[in-house]
Amino acid sequence: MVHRRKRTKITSPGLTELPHLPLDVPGLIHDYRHYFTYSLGQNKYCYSVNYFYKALAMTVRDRLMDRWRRTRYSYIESHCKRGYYLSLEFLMGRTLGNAMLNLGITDAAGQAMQQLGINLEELADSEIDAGLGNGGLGRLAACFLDSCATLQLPVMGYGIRYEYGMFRQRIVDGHQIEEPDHWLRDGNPWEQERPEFIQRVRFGGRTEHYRSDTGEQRVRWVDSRDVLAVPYDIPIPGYRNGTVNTLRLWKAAATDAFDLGEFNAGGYAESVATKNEAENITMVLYPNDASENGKVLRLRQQYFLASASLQDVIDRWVMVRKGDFSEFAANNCFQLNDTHPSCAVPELMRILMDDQCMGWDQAWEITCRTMAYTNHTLLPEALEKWPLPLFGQLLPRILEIILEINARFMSEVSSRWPGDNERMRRMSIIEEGAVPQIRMAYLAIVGSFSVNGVAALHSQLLIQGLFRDFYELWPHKFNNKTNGVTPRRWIAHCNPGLSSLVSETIGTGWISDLQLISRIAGRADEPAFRERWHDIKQANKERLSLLVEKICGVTFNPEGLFDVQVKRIHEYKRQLLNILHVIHLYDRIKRGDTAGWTNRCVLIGGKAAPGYAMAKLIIKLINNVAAVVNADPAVGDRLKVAFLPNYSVTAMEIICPGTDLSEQLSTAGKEASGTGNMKFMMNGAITIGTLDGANIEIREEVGEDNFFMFGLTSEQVEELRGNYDPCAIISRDDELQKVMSLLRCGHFNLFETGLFDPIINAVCSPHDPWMVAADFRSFVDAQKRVAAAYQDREGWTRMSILNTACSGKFSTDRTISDYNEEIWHLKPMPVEGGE
Ligand code: 26Q
Repeated sequence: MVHRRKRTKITSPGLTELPHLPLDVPGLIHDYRHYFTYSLGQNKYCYSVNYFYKALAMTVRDRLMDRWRRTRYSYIESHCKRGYYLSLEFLMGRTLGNAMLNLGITDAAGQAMQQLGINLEELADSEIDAGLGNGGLGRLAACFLDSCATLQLPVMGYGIRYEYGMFRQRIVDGHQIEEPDHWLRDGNPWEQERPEFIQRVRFGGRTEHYRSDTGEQRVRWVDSRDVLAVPYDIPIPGYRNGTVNTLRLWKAAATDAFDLGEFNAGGYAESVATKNEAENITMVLYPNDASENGKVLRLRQQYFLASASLQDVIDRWVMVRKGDFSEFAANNCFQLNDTHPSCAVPELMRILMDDQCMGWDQAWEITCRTMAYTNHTLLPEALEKWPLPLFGQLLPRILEIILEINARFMSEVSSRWPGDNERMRRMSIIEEGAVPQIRMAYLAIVGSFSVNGVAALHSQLLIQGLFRDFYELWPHKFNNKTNGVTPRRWIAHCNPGLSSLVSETIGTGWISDLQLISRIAGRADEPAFRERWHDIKQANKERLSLLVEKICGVTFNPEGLFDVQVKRIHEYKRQLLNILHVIHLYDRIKRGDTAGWTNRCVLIGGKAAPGYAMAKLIIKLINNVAAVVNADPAVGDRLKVAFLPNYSVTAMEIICPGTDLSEQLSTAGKEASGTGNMKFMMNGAITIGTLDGANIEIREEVGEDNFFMFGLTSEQVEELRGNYDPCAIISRDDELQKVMSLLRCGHFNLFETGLFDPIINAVCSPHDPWMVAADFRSFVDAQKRVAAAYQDREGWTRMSILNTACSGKFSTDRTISDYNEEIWHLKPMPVEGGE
């Protein structure tokens, strides 16, 4: 049973004002022994690596704790403006290695473990990923937190503490099998429960309109079934700067009242079932990376996050400023990670009006001045919508507020464009139809002062397409914030070899100011430097090939070109185009067309949403093609293909440093940004890609000679729609014809007749939205240029160096600085005690 703890203020400095703990080897050894022996009760017969991990985690955590406390003081005592990143997903991956890096104790911890006879690597390897996200959007949130802390910005993350994160993927007979990810099984040393900040979230019930004592019209939400939100705080250390920010994750728990009432009425089983209903809310992450519409549990999750987080912020405000909200908007900013937390807009209205007794106009002014919305998709089918009746049943008060927001918004539209009913219909937050739907993106736009896309092209396409009407009304709201990734995890942590070389060459400043990494560009023409660069890449390729061998049983010879595509499996990302190219290479080998051949190791990895049949079939095809190719003695080292199961943050930490060629094949105009593309670039892979998302900006930065571009532009794609004729394309292209013939004749599904027909039909359909056949020729030609370029080792290494050297723009430090300068306007807060 959960109780909200009574809060007591402690004033004794003797209790709280401790000095920093030592970061040196003896200090670490001392604490490690203490935790191992006393807290964990272990001894010389300990055989579980988990205890060795936990003792180090606790030792490191202590060193975060005092920095965390000082950071809190600095924020509280300065009354500074705060930012909040609201996200249904935070794909954090492992914590230990990153915490040690950011504290600057990686080497000391390594020595300490060595002196104790413990293998640090094995120990760190036993940590389970915090997989509380699907892919790009969730990992972006995690990189953002790292950069906010590194820039010393007072930003807090708010999310959900899912009991089960992203499913674990196994491949059985070439098929994806999903298994639950019980990541909290062995406990989580990085979280701290904070029962003193429990919130109560309402569901169901009805609203009552009444007149207050002072005669004002008020609303209360009654007969609701309430759920408690219990916060768990996770420390987010900045890079060697003394700042430790907070990620607050909410867990759902049943209220006491529920249980008591039903227990006494004798409904024991019913009461336990009710408890389950409450706790179900945070049980599992939805494993779709495009919206799955209409699942009421998902809506419960979304409102649960928005409500608990906003109440938490308001409680803190009221504690200090009482009922004075005149400065609230100037001191708080909420960034909505896609529409998933967009209930925050009506929820803030509810809190201000119903709980804080504010009138509509003042509440609306505050809401619109504090909310900012980031869009992550261009696919119209992925825009979130909720059936209005379902919404009203679950959140009656919130629906009322949304309808009022819409009514006022519609009158604004009609005074701007009198009589334009068609436009009103288009722009309404409520989509009319047999079952009216709430358009969450429109709600987010109407309730925000800023709306941004995540790459230049994406932001451009948003205002020309999906959000055109809104852009005409409010051009000042729309802006671009090109994504990034954190160079701490994605270079310094995952590629120690490259990091040492770079630091030795230009110093260590690049880790917190990635633009400085351009200083290695001058070394690209220096043979000795190239030699070292090449050796590091080779070592990383060996590390990757060990993983592939162990997990897939496929032998990758590190002399070959490592050609990698890892990301969620989606038709628009065109893993299919990749595999068609693989089939083409196989066909060439079989025909003996191998003059001047470049050996290739093709690695593909990614999860398919469990309900996405076509994506799962693509996985099966990749596995079947791999089986045929790898088993053919005529192929040998010329071509190897592997599907790596259970792609994850931790897998990417091994994959991107060992990659030569980064595959970014989305149909132009469909990938909002991409972020894997940036991780590869930073680690010296060359991109083969379409002019889509951030690929365009990557190419701009590195120069067209150091990027393999192919395919239609987004304009050409749209132009072609309507008279797209894949059959004609196939019949005109000999090599594509051969590939299709191999597929059709069942060469990759000998005992599974017709298995891949849906794929063949999709490629041949004039309605194929992803236009796979249209880009085949251009892709194959670009791959030929890649193969030729790889034969020139010096030239390739030069390109590799330049890719890393030109990756400065893609640090989330730059992205977050842009958010801060143009949207949040927060002041960096130095923390007393430094480092
Ligand atoms: C929504 C409603 C119900 C269930 C699931 C969802 C849902 C969950 C996750 C919808 C979308 C997502 C994730 C989207 C995503 O990851 N988008 C990617 O975001 C990256 C960061 O901006 C971009 O780089 C990618 O281009 C974009 O595809």
